[in-house]
Amino acid sequence: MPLIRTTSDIQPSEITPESVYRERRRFMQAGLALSGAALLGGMSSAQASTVTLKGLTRSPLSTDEAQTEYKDVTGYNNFYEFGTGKEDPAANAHTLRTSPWSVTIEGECAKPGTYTLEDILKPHAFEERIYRLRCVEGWSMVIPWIGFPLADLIKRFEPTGNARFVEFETLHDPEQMSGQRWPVLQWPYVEGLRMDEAMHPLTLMAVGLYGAALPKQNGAPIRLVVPWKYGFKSIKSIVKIRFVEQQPVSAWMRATPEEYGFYSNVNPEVAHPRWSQSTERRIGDFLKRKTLMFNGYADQVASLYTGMDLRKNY
Ligand SMILES: Nc1nc2c(c(=O)[nH]1)N[C@H]1C(S)=C(S)[C@@H](COP(=O)(O)O)O[C@H]1N2
Ligand SMILES: [Mo]
Repeated sequence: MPLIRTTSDIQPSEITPESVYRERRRFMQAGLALSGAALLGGMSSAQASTVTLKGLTRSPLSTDEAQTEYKDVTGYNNFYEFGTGKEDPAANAHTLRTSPWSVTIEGECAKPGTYTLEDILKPHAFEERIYRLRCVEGWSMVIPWIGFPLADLIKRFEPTGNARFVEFETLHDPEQMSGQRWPVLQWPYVEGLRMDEAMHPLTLMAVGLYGAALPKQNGAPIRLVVPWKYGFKSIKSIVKIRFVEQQPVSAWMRATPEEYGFYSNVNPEVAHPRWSQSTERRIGDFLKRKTLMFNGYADQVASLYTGMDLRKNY
């Protein structure tokens, strides 16, 4: 159990509209502050979690499976900007300056521009979403995210009819992101979604987890979470969102086109060229379990892909 209360610890009688509003404001203030100076200098992510999010609504889109332990969610990460080892991000991400932060909106939309993080977040109500995350490497976690639908953000910028895809970029600054001093990938990290995937109600912009602001190793201050796709689609520490007509080339497609396609939907029937994807190890479990089509979200998302050959469009 982490050092914070999650909504499951909270009695329904404690939840009132005022408390939801108050806690949301408190989270905004605390979250933005915590994602800045307070986390520099090695203050642990556990300390960042002392903000309680009393009254945060839990989305019905949440899984009720057991949540992965906080120490694993924040200590076993992939964030190559801070090194390729699983423990590197937690050790190295303290050098990321998450405040001030801004996000540039570009391309096929009526309202391009550079927006402060505060402007990006202001109109949105946060909720808790407990999602499975399946890494392409064969492990998985269950993570209680805090965020809001990407669709709600996209609508504000009024994409034009030419906007068929959305492209995302992570910060590129080797001074803050020590892993970018090596050409492990072509930086910055880039990901993309088809517009209907981006607008799907499951697609989340996450700003927190386990009741507190996102730890830096998990992609502070703002990241994507697309639960039916392999984890690498869920790009961290986003500074740019671009509406485009052509299918973007993601960092992984550019690095190893023979191994990674654009869609990257979790699919137990399509093996990675170097290993099977039919099973996975839930972090904390001993035995492996079967991987589910679309990571268990088939009822919600399979219709996005009707008529597509998922062996070709992997
Ligand atoms: N910018 C960036 N985003 C990234 C990655 C990365 O290396 N850089 N790794 C991805 C991979 S492979 C996974 S599995 C998830 C892991 O998210 P978590 O560490 O919060 O569990 O982040 C994804 N987002
Ligand atoms: Mo991953």
